[in-house]
Amino acid sequence: MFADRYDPLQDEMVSILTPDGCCDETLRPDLDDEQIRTMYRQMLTMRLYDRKAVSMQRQGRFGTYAQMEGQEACMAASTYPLEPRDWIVSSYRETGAMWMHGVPLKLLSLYWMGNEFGSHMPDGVNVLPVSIPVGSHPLHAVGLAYAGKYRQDGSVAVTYFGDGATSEGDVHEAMNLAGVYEAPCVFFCQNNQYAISVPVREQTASPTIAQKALAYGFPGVLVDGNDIMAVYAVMQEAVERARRGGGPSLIEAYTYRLGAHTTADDPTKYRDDAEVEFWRSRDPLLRVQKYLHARGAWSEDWEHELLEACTGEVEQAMNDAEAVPQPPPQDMFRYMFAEPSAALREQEAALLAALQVQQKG
Ligand SMILES: Cc1ncc(C[n+]2csc(CCOP(=O)(O)OP(=O)(O)O)c2C)c(N)n1
Repeated sequence: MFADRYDPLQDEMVSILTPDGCCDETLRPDLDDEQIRTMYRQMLTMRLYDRKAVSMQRQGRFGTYAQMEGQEACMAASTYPLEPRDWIVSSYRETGAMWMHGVPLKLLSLYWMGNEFGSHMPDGVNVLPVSIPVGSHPLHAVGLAYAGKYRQDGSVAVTYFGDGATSEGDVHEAMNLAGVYEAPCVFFCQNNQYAISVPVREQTASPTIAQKALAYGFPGVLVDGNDIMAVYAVMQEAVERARRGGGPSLIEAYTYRLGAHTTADDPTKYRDDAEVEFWRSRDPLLRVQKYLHARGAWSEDWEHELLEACTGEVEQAMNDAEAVPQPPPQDMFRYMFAEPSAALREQEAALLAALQVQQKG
């Protein structure tokens, strides 16, 4: 329905829940108030986790962290229609999506603390480790999707990447391959309008990213990424299509990163306060709050209860992660090759020597 009715070449964007919380009843997906309240709680947990993560990094308890504030609707609503057998293959900004698909917050925190075991997914959780190289991982998603099709297990692979990643050849090879093999893969591009400091208009000459799908022979849909109902609706359609053998889709979720690129970035160098303020008024959480409030399904008491419960959950996860003994520094050489290369052995020896000097000093 959305893929047929909204033309990405005409810049048409699917939008159901307006910034003031009004819902277009003609497009409303099958989500009741309890489900929306659940998603609100999930988004709030992501928001609280994100803010606490930045504070942890400032205290030296987390490594460099990639913030997701402002993009919570993309992650909550795009994972909501998934089943456990489906796969998630994401970049560094999808902590919320990974959590939604079953990765415990404790494990995600271990990862951000620099512990390799944070990437060791529990059995049955179909999530690949975070991919730091920009745009390389959609290829892995197509592999997983094709494997699912070959085995006829009905699984769908969803891959997340940013607008900047669409300048990488791998993303296009992945989409091309998925189109040719009709792989059950959903390409979910979070267009948060910047690749660190590079604005999306310098990334592509196409009016939309969604329209790139047309060249690969599958649908592309542009959606308001701060609108949980619209993201859920287009995602549900794309996942169902893939599951019943209809092939891949590209979803471009138009959103905004309210925080810095990572804790190592200063966004005031490349965007002004007015722009950030404009997008703050389009905060995806606020929108859902207004919607629920108008329906008598939100109250200040409930919000306080949620804040307390979700803060507790986040803090518990981080404390549990901190209680895990840190692996020795030379552990970093263990996971690249079964047999470490001569260069890695040399670096390890240099590190051990430096640590010995430090201990003696
Ligand atoms: C192949 C590669 N090139 C460059 C980098 C450095 N880098 C890290 S994040 C980033 C920007 C990516 O922007 P985008 O794809 O829009 O995703 P976002 O960070 O906005 O979520 C760059 C260039 C990298 N990690 N990998």
